[in-house]
Amino acid sequence: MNAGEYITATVIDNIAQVGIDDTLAFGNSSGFSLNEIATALPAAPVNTVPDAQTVLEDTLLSINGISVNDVNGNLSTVQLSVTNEALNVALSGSTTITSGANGINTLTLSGDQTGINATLTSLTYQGTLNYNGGDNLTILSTDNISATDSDSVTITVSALLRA
Ligand SMILES: [Ca+2]
Ligand SMILES: [Ca+2]
Repeated sequence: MNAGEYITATVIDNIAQVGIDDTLAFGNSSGFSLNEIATALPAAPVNTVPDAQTVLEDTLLSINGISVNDVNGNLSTVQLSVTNEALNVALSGSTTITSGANGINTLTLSGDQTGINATLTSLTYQGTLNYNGGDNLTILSTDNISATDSDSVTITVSALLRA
């Protein structure tokens, strides 16, 4: 840029609006780029979760309707947790489990939004053998600047009547 030229950057409704009189690049001396401004916007992920779930004791529950949207596309991880085991997912796309595991009460998915959402469609819950009562699924989504959204889904495990 030449002397006397300027750049202004403001954030309105989570959309970067850049006013500029020369070129879409900051001077090297400023040390940051428009892309870095866009990804630094405080736009947290937003979870969509289903209503409360009910399942019969010792029965597998498919949990449908969980997804995550991050308007600036930098979703990083989704942590799923319940009190009683067990959660299971089928990994999709580039998604991996980076903490916890299938078959226990918590797992953390890492990957891009498309892969994580595809993986979430496969989520199942199997309560501990002979357990009935309440449980709670928590969904904690985090993007790559640590903006988060946390939601929970109540799960009621109803008692199996035994002869
Ligand atoms: Ca974000
Ligand atoms: Ca939320």
